[in-house]
Amino acid sequence: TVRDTLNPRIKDGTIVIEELGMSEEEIRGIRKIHIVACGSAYHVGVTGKYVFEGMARIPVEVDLASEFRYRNPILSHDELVIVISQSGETADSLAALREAKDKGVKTLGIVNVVGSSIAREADKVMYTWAGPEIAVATTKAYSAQLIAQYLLAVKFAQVRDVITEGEVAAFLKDLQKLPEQIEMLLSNKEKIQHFANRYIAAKDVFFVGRGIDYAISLEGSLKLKEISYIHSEAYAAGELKHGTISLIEEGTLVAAVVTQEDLYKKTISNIVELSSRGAFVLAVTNTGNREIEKAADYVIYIPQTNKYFTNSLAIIPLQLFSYYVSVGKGCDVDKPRNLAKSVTV
Ligand code: F1P
Repeated sequence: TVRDTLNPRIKDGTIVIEELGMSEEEIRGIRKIHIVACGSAYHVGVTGKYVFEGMARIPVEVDLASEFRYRNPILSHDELVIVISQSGETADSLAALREAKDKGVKTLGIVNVVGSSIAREADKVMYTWAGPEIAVATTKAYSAQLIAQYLLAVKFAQVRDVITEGEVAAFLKDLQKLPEQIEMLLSNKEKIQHFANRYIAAKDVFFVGRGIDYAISLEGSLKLKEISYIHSEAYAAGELKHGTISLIEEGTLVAAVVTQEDLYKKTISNIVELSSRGAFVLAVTNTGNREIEKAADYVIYIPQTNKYFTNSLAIIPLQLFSYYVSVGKGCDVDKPRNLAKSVTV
C-alpha cells in the first residue's frame, strides 16, 4: 500500500502530484490550512499539523468534522481546507467540505474511493490508492493518508522555498525507505503477539506522547478500543500531571511513544513518574535511544527515519498489539461490534 502511494509520485527526485492540478502560485498563496476529518483520518490530520507547520511553515488548524460543520468556522479565501476520508462518504466530513465551499474557500480531498462524494465535490483531489478497505478499523488507508500528507507537505515546502534541495532529497530518500522499514516491523510480529497475550484481560490502557507522538498515541488508543473493547485513552504526555496520573494503578499498562529526539528527555521524565506510580511502561522509540531502557519496562525499537515520518513506523507495533489482544480475546477483528465502515448518517 505504501509502495502504491509512493511509486508514481516520486520521479527523478521531484514530487509529481498530477491529479492535484494546483499551480505553484496557488500553493504559494496559501496562508493557512484547515484539516478536517473523522476517526483515524482525524488522527492523520493531527499529525498533519506538525508536518505542514514543521516542513512547509504554514499554520494549520485541525478539526473533527463533526465539530467544524456546526461551529461556524471563520474561513478566508486565501486558506485551504483539506478533508481526509477513506470512504469519501462520511456524512460529517462531507458536510464540513460543503461548509467550506459555501464560504468560498478552496478545498482539497485526500480520499481513497475514486468517484466518491468528497472526491467529486472537492475542488482538488489527491487519491491514496490504498485499494479496497475490507476491515472496519482502518490500517492501510491510514498509512496511505499519512504518505499523501508527507508528499503534499514536502511539495508545499519546496514550492514555497522554505527547504533546500538537499533537504528535499533527504526527505524523498527517507520516504522511499518506509515500505521496506514497515515490512521489517511487520516481520517482528511474534514478539508483539507474545507481549499482547499478557494484556488480554486488561481493564484500562493508556497511551502517551508529545508532538507527533501524541498523534500516534491517539491512533494507537483508538485501534485498541475499536477492536478489543478495552477502555483506553491517549494523552499528551505533558498533560499527565494535570489529572490523568491519578488513574494509574499498580500494573496499569501505559504505551509511551517516544520518537521525537528533541523531546526524549521530557517524555522520559514522564515515564519515570508513571513507573513510580506503578505503571508498566511499554516504550516505542527510535533505534539508538538507549536512555529509554533505564526508564521503560519493555522497549520496541523502530528504524531511523525523518522526524516527520515516524508515525508511519511507530503505529505498526501499536496496531499489531491491538490486533493480537483482539484475537487473543476471541473478538472479530475485521467486524467490531457497533461500528460501520462508512458513517453516512
Ligand atoms: C472515518 C472513520 C474511520 C473508522 C471507521 C468509521 O471514515 O472514522 O476512520 O475506521 O471505519 O469511519 P472515513 O471518513 O475515513 O471513510
